[in-house]
Amino acid sequence: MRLNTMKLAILSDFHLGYERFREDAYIQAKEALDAAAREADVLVMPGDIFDMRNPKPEVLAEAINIFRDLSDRKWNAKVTRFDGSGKNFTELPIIAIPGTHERRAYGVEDPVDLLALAGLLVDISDGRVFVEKNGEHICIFGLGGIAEERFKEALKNADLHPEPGMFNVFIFHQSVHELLPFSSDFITLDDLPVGFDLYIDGHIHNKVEMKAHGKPFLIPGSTVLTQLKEGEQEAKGFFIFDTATKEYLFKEIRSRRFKLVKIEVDGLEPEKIAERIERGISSEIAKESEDKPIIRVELAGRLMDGFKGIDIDVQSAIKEFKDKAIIEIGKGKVESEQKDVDIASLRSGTLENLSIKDFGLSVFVEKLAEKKYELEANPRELFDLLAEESNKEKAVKSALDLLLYKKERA
Ligand SMILES: [Mn+2]
Repeated sequence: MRLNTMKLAILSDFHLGYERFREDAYIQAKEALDAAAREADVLVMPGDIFDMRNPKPEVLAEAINIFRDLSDRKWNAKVTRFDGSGKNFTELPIIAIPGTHERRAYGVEDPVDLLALAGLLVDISDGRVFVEKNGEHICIFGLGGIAEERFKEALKNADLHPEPGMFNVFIFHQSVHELLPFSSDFITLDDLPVGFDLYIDGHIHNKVEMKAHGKPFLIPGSTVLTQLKEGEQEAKGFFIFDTATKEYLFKEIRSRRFKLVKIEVDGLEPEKIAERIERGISSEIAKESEDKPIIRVELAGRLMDGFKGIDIDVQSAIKEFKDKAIIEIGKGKVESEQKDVDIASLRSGTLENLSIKDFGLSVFVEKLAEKKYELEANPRELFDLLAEESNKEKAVKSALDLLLYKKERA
């Protein structure tokens, strides 16, 4: 058997249309894809090209612009065969699956399907594709992102077997228990189908290099900052994998700098905390950055007695530095004596001028804000829905409708 000589670029989670850093998402996706196209024979994208299942026309236009430029290039490899549930309209070696952000009901077109229908890429969700270059073939199998609890069954149903005599790749878009040990729904690397030469996952937004069944298991991470978590401080980029040598390297792209600044607030009064916030941000801003950096300040600890999280002034710092950095300040890990008192008085029924329902709503909204959880739906509408419907099943169904299908209804 002759050796394969194909170079795969592995890029993921562009999140085009991501509201918060819309321009970054576009610029960084384009830079990564252009650089990848210059170096690789095949582009492989394991999901979340878009940030949403129903992108606006202007977001679709961004994607079409990027992929149309790629389709104008001269490619040395081409698709020779496609087996899948949808249709394929191109020989371009540009291969993708939808991620969890794009997934819609079975049989309903998602935005990745639209790019495939336009002949700009090959969507191999629940399918596979053969790619050929100079007489060498590889086979890439794909399973699009789905709800975690359904993935093990989907794997079982797909019953994937590598194609003999060639290099085989499996791409998917799910959580993996070894990386996120929170739920028994998540697959372990041992659950992956055996016999493949390369396993590629999306979904997780930082770079991961591990092994599955003795072969490389790679996650390139997102090309744009989204979660502002510790792991996202490293450089963004993509992998180039050489099927002849089985070696790979990570290519960095220019991306906005992100720094997480942790501040202890144990026993401190709000004024002192404000000073520390300012000092922490100042020292980060002093460092060299091409663009405005993103700085997330995370406060943690138990406040001086008599104060609550709300007493900490975060707006002044955000305003003061707004021309030099994009700042976010999280109070989710701040504890205070005050809140315990509120709950105690609620229990004893002495909380005045506040109905239990209003108190519940304020806690609900506060918790959402602390967790940086942004709802499409109005939190009050959601809370009312959950609180007022006495039929549990109906309440959950209506809430999910509100959360997931808000856009379609609007
Ligand atoms: Mn993602």
